[in-house]
Amino acid sequence: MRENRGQYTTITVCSVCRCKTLHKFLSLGPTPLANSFLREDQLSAPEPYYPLDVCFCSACGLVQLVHVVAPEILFKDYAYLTSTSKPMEAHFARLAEEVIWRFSVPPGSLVVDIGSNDGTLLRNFQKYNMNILGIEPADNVAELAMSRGIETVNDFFDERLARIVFAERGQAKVILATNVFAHVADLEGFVRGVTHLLADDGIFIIEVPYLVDMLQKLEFDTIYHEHLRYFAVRPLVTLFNRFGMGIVEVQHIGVHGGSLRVYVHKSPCSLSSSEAKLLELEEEAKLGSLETYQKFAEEVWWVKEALLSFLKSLKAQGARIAGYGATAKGNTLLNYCKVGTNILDYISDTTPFKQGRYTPGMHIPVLPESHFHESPPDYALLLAWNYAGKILQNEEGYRQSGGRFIVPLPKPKLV
Ligand code: DWN
Ligand code: ZN
Repeated sequence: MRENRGQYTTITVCSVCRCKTLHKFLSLGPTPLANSFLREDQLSAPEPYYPLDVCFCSACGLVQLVHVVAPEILFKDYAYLTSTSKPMEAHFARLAEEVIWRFSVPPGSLVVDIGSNDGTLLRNFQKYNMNILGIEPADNVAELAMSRGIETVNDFFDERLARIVFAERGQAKVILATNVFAHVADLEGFVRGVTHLLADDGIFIIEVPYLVDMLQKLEFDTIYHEHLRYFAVRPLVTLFNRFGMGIVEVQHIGVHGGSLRVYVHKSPCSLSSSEAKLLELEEEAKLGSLETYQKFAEEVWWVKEALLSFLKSLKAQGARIAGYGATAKGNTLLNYCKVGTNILDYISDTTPFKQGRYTPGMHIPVLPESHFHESPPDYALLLAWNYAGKILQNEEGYRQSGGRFIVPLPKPKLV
Protein backbone atom coordinates (compact mmCIF):
# COMPACT_ATOMS: atom_id res chain seq x y z
CA MET A 1 0.00 0.00 0.00
CA ARG A 2 1.27 3.51 -0.75
CA GLU A 3 -0.10 6.88 0.39
CA ASN A 4 -0.86 9.21 -2.51
CA ARG A 5 -1.24 12.69 -1.15
CA GLY A 6 -1.07 15.23 -3.96
CA GLN A 7 -2.60 12.84 -6.50
CA TYR A 8 -6.14 13.41 -5.32
CA THR A 9 -8.15 16.33 -4.01
CA THR A 10 -10.82 16.46 -1.33
CA ILE A 11 -14.01 18.22 -2.30
CA THR A 12 -15.46 20.96 -0.10
CA VAL A 13 -18.45 21.95 -2.26
CA CYS A 14 -21.01 19.95 -4.22
CA SER A 15 -20.11 19.55 -7.90
CA VAL A 16 -23.68 20.25 -9.01
CA CYS A 17 -25.00 23.06 -6.73
CA ARG A 18 -21.73 24.32 -5.16
CA CYS A 19 -23.22 24.18 -1.64
CA LYS A 20 -21.11 23.07 1.31
CA THR A 21 -23.87 20.85 2.66
CA LEU A 22 -21.96 17.59 2.23
CA HIS A 23 -22.51 14.64 4.58
CA LYS A 24 -20.21 11.64 4.43
CA PHE A 25 -22.15 8.41 4.90
CA LEU A 26 -19.95 5.58 3.61
CA SER A 27 -16.27 4.70 3.64
CA LEU A 28 -15.07 1.66 1.71
CA GLY A 29 -11.55 2.25 3.05
CA PRO A 30 -8.28 2.84 1.19
CA THR A 31 -8.72 1.11 -2.17
CA PRO A 32 -6.54 0.69 -5.28
CA LEU A 33 -7.82 2.02 -8.60
CA ALA A 34 -10.38 -0.38 -10.08
CA ASN A 35 -8.81 -0.64 -13.52
CA SER A 36 -5.15 -0.78 -12.41
CA PHE A 37 -4.54 -4.39 -13.39
CA LEU A 38 -0.96 -5.36 -12.58
CA ARG A 39 1.73 -7.14 -14.52
CA GLU A 40 3.54 -9.92 -12.69
CA ASP A 41 6.69 -7.79 -12.27
CA GLN A 42 4.62 -5.11 -10.49
CA LEU A 43 3.25 -7.43 -7.83
CA SER A 44 5.95 -6.84 -5.25
CA ALA A 45 6.06 -3.02 -5.63
CA PRO A 46 3.97 -0.86 -3.25
CA GLU A 47 0.55 -0.31 -4.81
CA PRO A 48 -1.15 3.09 -4.78
CA TYR A 49 -4.27 3.17 -2.57
CA TYR A 50 -6.72 6.06 -2.35
CA PRO A 51 -9.55 6.77 0.10
CA LEU A 52 -12.98 5.71 -1.20
CA ASP A 53 -15.57 7.73 0.74
CA VAL A 54 -19.03 8.83 -0.38
CA CYS A 55 -21.08 11.86 0.66
CA PHE A 56 -24.57 13.25 0.11
CA CYS A 57 -25.40 16.90 -0.64
CA SER A 58 -28.52 17.77 1.33
CA ALA A 59 -29.10 20.88 -0.85
CA CYS A 60 -29.47 19.26 -4.29
CA GLY A 61 -29.44 15.54 -3.45
CA LEU A 62 -26.26 14.63 -5.32
CA VAL A 63 -24.31 11.62 -4.05
CA GLN A 64 -20.61 11.97 -4.83
CA LEU A 65 -17.11 10.85 -3.88
CA VAL A 66 -15.27 12.86 -1.25
CA HIS A 67 -11.87 12.36 -2.88
CA VAL A 68 -11.16 12.99 -6.55
CA VAL A 69 -8.18 11.23 -8.12
CA ALA A 70 -6.47 13.21 -10.91
CA PRO A 71 -8.07 12.26 -14.28
CA GLU A 72 -4.66 11.74 -15.90
CA ILE A 73 -3.96 8.97 -13.40
CA LEU A 74 -7.31 7.30 -14.01
CA PHE A 75 -7.83 7.62 -17.72
CA LYS A 76 -4.61 8.12 -19.73
CA ASP A 77 -4.01 4.38 -20.07
CA TYR A 78 -7.24 2.44 -19.75
CA ALA A 79 -8.02 -1.27 -19.37
CA TYR A 80 -11.71 -1.29 -20.27
CA LEU A 81 -12.80 -1.77 -23.87
CA THR A 82 -16.49 -1.50 -24.69
CA SER A 83 -16.26 -4.06 -27.48
CA THR A 84 -15.17 -6.82 -25.10
CA SER A 85 -18.73 -6.98 -23.72
CA LYS A 86 -21.05 -8.21 -26.48
CA PRO A 87 -24.23 -7.04 -24.72
CA MET A 88 -22.93 -3.45 -24.83
CA GLU A 89 -22.42 -3.69 -28.60
CA ALA A 90 -26.10 -4.57 -29.00
CA HIS A 91 -27.13 -1.84 -26.56
CA PHE A 92 -25.21 0.84 -28.46
CA ALA A 93 -26.52 -0.33 -31.84
CA ARG A 94 -30.07 0.20 -30.52
CA LEU A 95 -29.18 3.57 -29.02
CA ALA A 96 -27.81 4.86 -32.33
CA GLU A 97 -30.95 3.78 -34.19
CA GLU A 98 -33.22 5.36 -31.60
CA VAL A 99 -31.37 8.68 -31.78
CA ILE A 100 -31.26 8.81 -35.58
CA TRP A 101 -34.93 7.99 -36.12
CA ARG A 102 -36.34 9.90 -33.19
CA PHE A 103 -34.54 13.13 -33.90
CA SER A 104 -34.46 12.70 -37.68
CA VAL A 105 -30.70 13.18 -37.80
CA PRO A 106 -29.78 13.69 -41.48
CA PRO A 107 -26.71 11.95 -42.99
CA GLY A 108 -23.61 14.14 -42.78
CA SER A 109 -24.55 15.56 -39.35
CA LEU A 110 -21.76 15.93 -36.83
CA VAL A 111 -22.13 13.28 -34.12
CA VAL A 112 -19.65 13.59 -31.25
CA ASP A 113 -19.15 10.84 -28.70
CA ILE A 114 -17.35 11.93 -25.54
CA GLY A 115 -15.48 9.08 -23.87
CA SER A 116 -15.79 7.22 -27.15
CA ASN A 117 -13.59 4.34 -26.00
CA ASP A 118 -12.87 1.96 -28.92
CA GLY A 119 -15.59 3.48 -31.11
CA THR A 120 -18.22 0.80 -30.48
CA LEU A 121 -21.05 3.35 -30.31
CA LEU A 122 -19.83 5.64 -33.10
CA ARG A 123 -19.45 2.76 -35.54
CA ASN A 124 -23.24 2.55 -35.62
CA PHE A 125 -23.56 6.22 -36.62
CA GLN A 126 -20.87 5.70 -39.24
CA LYS A 127 -23.11 3.10 -40.89
CA TYR A 128 -25.70 5.84 -41.41
CA ASN A 129 -23.11 8.13 -43.04
CA MET A 130 -22.90 10.55 -40.15
CA ASN A 131 -19.90 12.79 -39.72
CA ILE A 132 -18.53 11.12 -36.60
CA LEU A 133 -15.95 12.26 -34.07
CA GLY A 134 -14.79 10.46 -30.95
CA ILE A 135 -13.16 12.14 -27.98
CA GLU A 136 -11.15 9.75 -25.85
CA PRO A 137 -8.45 10.64 -23.31
CA ALA A 138 -6.85 7.18 -23.01
CA ASP A 139 -3.88 7.00 -25.41
CA ASN A 140 -4.05 3.23 -25.88
CA VAL A 141 -7.82 3.19 -26.46
CA ALA A 142 -7.87 6.22 -28.80
CA GLU A 143 -5.15 4.58 -30.88
CA LEU A 144 -7.18 1.38 -31.12
CA ALA A 145 -10.28 3.32 -32.21
CA MET A 146 -8.26 5.16 -34.88
CA SER A 147 -6.89 1.86 -36.16
CA ARG A 148 -10.49 0.74 -36.53
CA GLY A 149 -11.35 3.75 -38.67
CA ILE A 150 -13.02 5.89 -35.99
CA GLU A 151 -11.71 9.46 -36.11
CA THR A 152 -10.76 10.23 -32.53
CA VAL A 153 -9.36 13.24 -30.69
CA ASN A 154 -7.07 11.88 -27.98
CA ASP A 155 -7.90 14.34 -25.21
CA PHE A 156 -10.19 15.17 -22.30
CA PHE A 157 -13.35 17.03 -23.25
CA ASP A 158 -13.75 20.49 -21.77
CA GLU A 159 -14.68 24.00 -22.89
CA ARG A 160 -11.30 24.56 -24.52
CA LEU A 161 -11.55 21.39 -26.60
CA ALA A 162 -15.19 22.14 -27.46
CA ARG A 163 -14.09 25.47 -28.97
CA ILE A 164 -11.40 23.78 -31.04
CA VAL A 165 -13.79 21.12 -32.36
CA PHE A 166 -16.41 23.79 -33.10
CA ALA A 167 -13.88 25.91 -35.03
CA GLU A 168 -12.76 22.92 -37.10
CA ARG A 169 -16.00 20.97 -37.57
CA GLY A 170 -18.91 23.30 -36.79
CA GLN A 171 -21.76 22.58 -34.40
CA ALA A 172 -22.78 19.07 -33.42
CA LYS A 173 -26.27 17.78 -34.04
CA VAL A 174 -25.77 14.98 -31.53
CA ILE A 175 -23.43 14.80 -28.53
CA LEU A 176 -23.27 11.55 -26.59
CA ALA A 177 -21.74 10.92 -23.18
CA THR A 178 -22.53 7.36 -22.15
CA ASN A 179 -20.91 6.18 -18.92
CA VAL A 180 -18.68 9.20 -18.78
CA PHE A 181 -20.78 11.95 -17.19
CA ALA A 182 -20.24 10.44 -13.74
CA HIS A 183 -16.48 10.30 -14.41
CA VAL A 184 -15.78 13.97 -15.19
CA ALA A 185 -13.77 15.94 -12.63
CA ASP A 186 -14.61 19.39 -14.05
CA LEU A 187 -18.35 18.95 -14.52
CA GLU A 188 -19.03 22.64 -15.12
CA GLY A 189 -16.33 22.93 -17.79
CA PHE A 190 -17.75 19.82 -19.43
CA VAL A 191 -21.33 21.13 -19.57
CA ARG A 192 -20.17 24.56 -20.76
CA GLY A 193 -18.27 22.76 -23.52
CA VAL A 194 -21.43 20.89 -24.52
CA THR A 195 -23.48 24.12 -24.69
CA HIS A 196 -20.80 25.60 -26.90
CA LEU A 197 -20.52 22.71 -29.32
CA LEU A 198 -24.16 21.63 -29.54
CA ALA A 199 -26.36 23.07 -32.31
CA ASP A 200 -29.48 24.97 -31.17
CA ASP A 201 -31.66 22.15 -32.44
CA GLY A 202 -29.17 19.48 -31.35
CA ILE A 203 -29.55 16.83 -28.69
CA PHE A 204 -27.23 15.87 -25.84
CA ILE A 205 -27.60 12.32 -24.52
CA ILE A 206 -26.12 10.92 -21.36
CA GLU A 207 -26.28 7.51 -19.73
CA VAL A 208 -25.36 7.15 -16.07
CA PRO A 209 -25.93 4.41 -13.47
CA TYR A 210 -29.10 5.30 -11.51
CA LEU A 211 -28.80 5.98 -7.80
CA VAL A 212 -32.19 4.39 -7.06
CA ASP A 213 -31.00 1.06 -8.50
CA MET A 214 -27.72 1.27 -6.64
CA LEU A 215 -29.52 1.81 -3.33
CA GLN A 216 -32.34 -0.66 -3.82
CA LYS A 217 -30.24 -3.49 -5.25
CA LEU A 218 -27.25 -2.79 -3.00
CA GLU A 219 -24.97 -2.30 -6.01
CA PHE A 220 -22.27 -0.75 -3.84
CA ASP A 221 -19.54 -2.10 -6.13
CA THR A 222 -20.54 0.63 -8.63
CA ILE A 223 -18.59 2.85 -6.25
CA TYR A 224 -14.98 3.31 -7.31
CA HIS A 225 -12.67 6.22 -8.00
CA GLU A 226 -13.67 6.59 -11.66
CA HIS A 227 -17.29 7.20 -10.66
CA LEU A 228 -17.30 10.59 -9.00
CA ARG A 229 -21.11 10.90 -8.90
CA TYR A 230 -24.14 8.62 -8.45
CA PHE A 231 -26.90 10.45 -10.23
CA ALA A 232 -30.62 10.71 -9.74
CA VAL A 233 -32.96 12.91 -11.81
CA ARG A 234 -33.32 15.69 -9.23
CA PRO A 235 -29.65 16.83 -9.17
CA LEU A 236 -29.52 16.51 -12.95
CA VAL A 237 -32.44 18.95 -13.23
CA THR A 238 -30.56 21.39 -10.95
CA LEU A 239 -27.39 21.00 -13.02
CA PHE A 240 -28.94 21.50 -16.45
CA ASN A 241 -31.09 24.40 -15.21
CA ARG A 242 -27.94 26.18 -14.07
CA PHE A 243 -26.71 26.10 -17.68
CA GLY A 244 -30.05 27.08 -19.21
CA MET A 245 -30.55 23.58 -20.61
CA GLY A 246 -33.68 21.45 -20.43
CA ILE A 247 -34.37 17.74 -20.03
CA VAL A 248 -36.56 16.52 -22.89
CA GLU A 249 -37.00 12.97 -21.63
CA VAL A 250 -35.53 10.52 -19.14
CA GLN A 251 -35.58 6.77 -19.64
CA HIS A 252 -34.92 4.26 -16.91
CA ILE A 253 -32.93 1.56 -18.72
CA GLY A 254 -31.47 -1.80 -17.67
CA VAL A 255 -27.76 -1.47 -18.49
CA HIS A 256 -25.12 -1.61 -15.76
CA GLY A 257 -27.60 -2.67 -13.13
CA GLY A 258 -30.07 0.13 -13.95
CA SER A 259 -29.20 3.45 -15.56
CA LEU A 260 -30.73 6.72 -16.66
CA ARG A 261 -30.68 7.76 -20.29
CA VAL A 262 -31.29 11.51 -20.40
CA TYR A 263 -32.08 13.56 -23.52
CA VAL A 264 -31.13 17.20 -23.05
CA HIS A 265 -31.76 20.32 -25.13
CA LYS A 266 -29.72 23.48 -25.13
CA SER A 267 -32.73 25.52 -24.07
CA PRO A 268 -35.14 25.04 -21.14
CA CYS A 269 -38.24 22.90 -21.64
CA SER A 270 -41.28 22.05 -19.56
CA LEU A 271 -41.28 19.04 -17.24
CA SER A 272 -41.79 15.85 -19.25
CA SER A 273 -44.01 13.07 -17.94
CA SER A 274 -41.06 10.64 -17.81
CA GLU A 275 -39.11 13.12 -15.69
CA ALA A 276 -42.08 13.73 -13.38
CA LYS A 277 -42.57 9.98 -12.90
CA LEU A 278 -38.96 9.40 -11.90
CA LEU A 279 -38.93 12.43 -9.60
CA GLU A 280 -41.92 10.86 -7.87
CA LEU A 281 -40.06 7.53 -7.59
CA GLU A 282 -37.14 9.37 -6.03
CA GLU A 283 -39.45 10.99 -3.47
CA GLU A 284 -40.84 7.57 -2.59
CA ALA A 285 -37.31 6.17 -2.26
CA LYS A 286 -36.55 9.06 0.14
CA LEU A 287 -33.51 10.18 -1.81
CA GLY A 288 -33.64 13.56 -0.09
CA SER A 289 -32.99 12.10 3.34
CA LEU A 290 -29.55 11.40 4.81
CA GLU A 291 -30.99 8.41 6.72
CA THR A 292 -31.57 6.60 3.42
CA TYR A 293 -27.83 6.65 2.79
CA GLN A 294 -26.89 5.76 6.33
CA LYS A 295 -29.15 2.72 6.06
CA PHE A 296 -27.49 1.81 2.73
CA ALA A 297 -24.06 1.99 4.39
CA GLU A 298 -25.21 -0.45 7.08
CA GLU A 299 -26.58 -2.83 4.47
CA VAL A 300 -23.29 -2.69 2.57
CA TRP A 301 -21.49 -3.82 5.70
CA TRP A 302 -23.93 -6.71 6.14
CA VAL A 303 -23.62 -7.88 2.54
CA LYS A 304 -19.85 -8.00 2.93
CA GLU A 305 -20.20 -10.24 5.98
CA ALA A 306 -22.75 -12.44 4.21
CA LEU A 307 -20.68 -12.83 1.04
CA LEU A 308 -17.47 -13.61 2.84
CA SER A 309 -19.01 -16.24 5.11
CA PHE A 310 -20.85 -17.80 2.15
CA LEU A 311 -17.65 -18.09 0.10
CA LYS A 312 -15.66 -19.37 3.07
CA SER A 313 -18.23 -22.07 3.78
CA LEU A 314 -17.99 -23.27 0.15
CA LYS A 315 -14.21 -23.27 0.42
CA ALA A 316 -14.38 -25.25 3.66
CA GLN A 317 -16.26 -27.94 1.72
CA GLY A 318 -13.36 -28.10 -0.72
CA ALA A 319 -15.03 -26.22 -3.58
CA ARG A 320 -13.03 -24.63 -6.38
CA ILE A 321 -14.22 -21.09 -7.05
CA ALA A 322 -13.27 -18.68 -9.86
CA GLY A 323 -14.45 -15.17 -10.66
CA TYR A 324 -16.33 -14.46 -13.90
CA GLY A 325 -15.54 -11.06 -15.50
CA ALA A 326 -12.60 -8.99 -14.22
CA THR A 327 -14.80 -5.93 -13.96
CA ALA A 328 -13.86 -2.62 -12.41
CA LYS A 329 -16.78 -2.98 -10.02
CA GLY A 330 -15.55 -6.48 -9.13
CA ASN A 331 -12.40 -4.92 -7.76
CA THR A 332 -14.41 -2.79 -5.34
CA LEU A 333 -16.26 -5.90 -4.23
CA LEU A 334 -13.13 -8.03 -3.84
CA ASN A 335 -11.09 -5.37 -2.07
CA TYR A 336 -13.85 -4.26 0.28
CA CYS A 337 -14.88 -7.84 1.14
CA LYS A 338 -11.25 -9.02 1.22
CA VAL A 339 -11.82 -11.85 -1.22
CA GLY A 340 -8.38 -12.92 -2.41
CA THR A 341 -6.55 -15.92 -3.81
CA ASN A 342 -7.47 -17.84 -0.67
CA ILE A 343 -10.96 -17.97 -2.18
CA LEU A 344 -10.74 -17.36 -5.94
CA ASP A 345 -8.32 -19.44 -8.03
CA TYR A 346 -8.52 -16.99 -10.94
CA ILE A 347 -10.92 -14.66 -12.77
CA SER A 348 -11.83 -15.25 -16.40
CA ASP A 349 -12.20 -12.26 -18.72
CA THR A 350 -12.60 -11.58 -22.43
CA THR A 351 -10.34 -8.48 -22.50
CA PRO A 352 -6.88 -9.32 -23.94
CA PHE A 353 -5.27 -6.41 -22.01
CA LYS A 354 -6.44 -7.81 -18.65
CA GLN A 355 -5.48 -11.42 -19.39
CA GLY A 356 -2.19 -12.47 -17.83
CA ARG A 357 -2.42 -9.61 -15.33
CA TYR A 358 -3.52 -9.52 -11.69
CA THR A 359 -6.37 -7.64 -10.07
CA PRO A 360 -5.47 -4.48 -8.15
CA GLY A 361 -5.22 -5.06 -4.42
CA MET A 362 -6.17 -8.72 -4.17
CA HIS A 363 -3.74 -9.86 -6.92
CA ILE A 364 -6.00 -12.54 -8.38
CA PRO A 365 -4.76 -13.80 -11.78
CA VAL A 366 -6.93 -12.86 -14.77
CA LEU A 367 -7.13 -15.59 -17.40
CA PRO A 368 -8.84 -15.89 -20.78
CA GLU A 369 -12.33 -17.38 -20.87
CA SER A 370 -10.88 -20.44 -22.63
CA HIS A 371 -9.28 -21.32 -19.29
CA PHE A 372 -12.70 -21.21 -17.65
CA HIS A 373 -13.95 -23.80 -20.12
CA GLU A 374 -10.84 -25.97 -19.95
CA SER A 375 -10.66 -25.94 -16.18
CA PRO A 376 -14.18 -25.12 -14.98
CA PRO A 377 -14.52 -24.36 -11.28
CA ASP A 378 -17.32 -25.77 -9.12
CA TYR A 379 -18.59 -22.22 -8.57
CA ALA A 380 -18.23 -19.02 -10.59
CA LEU A 381 -18.55 -15.74 -8.70
CA LEU A 382 -20.32 -13.48 -11.17
CA LEU A 383 -18.43 -10.19 -10.93
CA ALA A 384 -20.02 -9.08 -14.23
CA TRP A 385 -23.49 -9.42 -12.65
CA ASN A 386 -24.81 -6.68 -14.94
CA TYR A 387 -24.73 -9.21 -17.80
CA ALA A 388 -26.19 -12.07 -15.75
CA GLY A 389 -28.94 -12.92 -18.25
CA LYS A 390 -26.62 -13.17 -21.24
CA ILE A 391 -23.78 -14.90 -19.37
CA LEU A 392 -26.04 -17.57 -17.85
CA GLN A 393 -27.39 -18.22 -21.33
CA ASN A 394 -23.89 -18.43 -22.86
CA GLU A 395 -22.63 -20.69 -20.08
CA GLU A 396 -25.50 -23.15 -20.32
CA GLY A 397 -22.94 -25.94 -20.94
CA TYR A 398 -21.04 -25.14 -17.73
CA ARG A 399 -24.27 -25.13 -15.78
CA GLN A 400 -25.50 -28.37 -17.38
CA SER A 401 -22.31 -30.08 -16.30
CA GLY A 402 -22.87 -29.08 -12.68
CA GLY A 403 -21.20 -25.65 -12.49
CA ARG A 404 -23.02 -23.06 -10.41
CA PHE A 405 -22.96 -19.27 -10.57
CA ILE A 406 -22.90 -17.14 -7.44
CA VAL A 407 -24.59 -13.77 -7.91
CA PRO A 408 -23.06 -11.64 -5.14
CA LEU A 409 -25.60 -8.80 -4.78
CA PRO A 410 -27.99 -7.73 -3.25
CA LYS A 411 -27.22 -10.84 -1.21
CA PRO A 412 -25.21 -13.87 -2.29
CA LYS A 413 -27.38 -16.23 -4.27
CA LEU A 414 -26.64 -19.50 -6.09
CA VAL A 415 -28.03 -19.82 -9.60
O1 DWN B 1 -18.34 3.17 -16.31
C1 DWN B 1 -17.67 2.20 -16.57
C2 DWN B 1 -18.26 1.00 -17.18
C3 DWN B 1 -19.20 1.33 -18.27
O2 DWN B 1 -17.32 0.12 -17.67
C4 DWN B 1 -16.23 2.19 -16.29
N1 DWN B 1 -15.85 3.16 -15.39
C5 DWN B 1 -15.49 0.93 -16.35
C6 DWN B 1 -16.27 -0.25 -16.83
O3 DWN B 1 -16.78 -0.92 -15.69
P1 DWN B 1 -16.81 -2.50 -15.57
O4 DWN B 1 -15.45 -3.03 -15.81
O5 DWN B 1 -17.45 -2.85 -14.27
O6 DWN B 1 -17.78 -2.80 -16.81
P2 DWN B 1 -18.43 -4.06 -17.39
O7 DWN B 1 -19.02 -3.68 -18.69
O8 DWN B 1 -19.35 -4.68 -16.42
O9 DWN B 1 -17.17 -5.01 -17.62
C7 DWN B 1 -17.29 -6.22 -18.16
C8 DWN B 1 -15.98 -6.98 -18.01
O10 DWN B 1 -16.33 -8.34 -18.03
C9 DWN B 1 -15.01 -6.74 -19.16
O11 DWN B 1 -13.68 -6.82 -18.69
C10 DWN B 1 -15.33 -7.88 -20.10
C11 DWN B 1 -15.77 -8.98 -19.16
N2 DWN B 1 -16.76 -9.90 -19.70
C12 DWN B 1 -16.46 -11.26 -19.78
O12 DWN B 1 -15.35 -11.66 -19.41
N3 DWN B 1 -17.40 -12.10 -20.28
C13 DWN B 1 -17.98 -9.43 -20.10
C14 DWN B 1 -18.93 -10.28 -20.60
C15 DWN B 1 -20.27 -9.78 -21.04
C16 DWN B 1 -18.62 -11.68 -20.71
O13 DWN B 1 -19.44 -12.49 -21.14
ZN1 ZN C 1 -25.51 19.81 -4.22
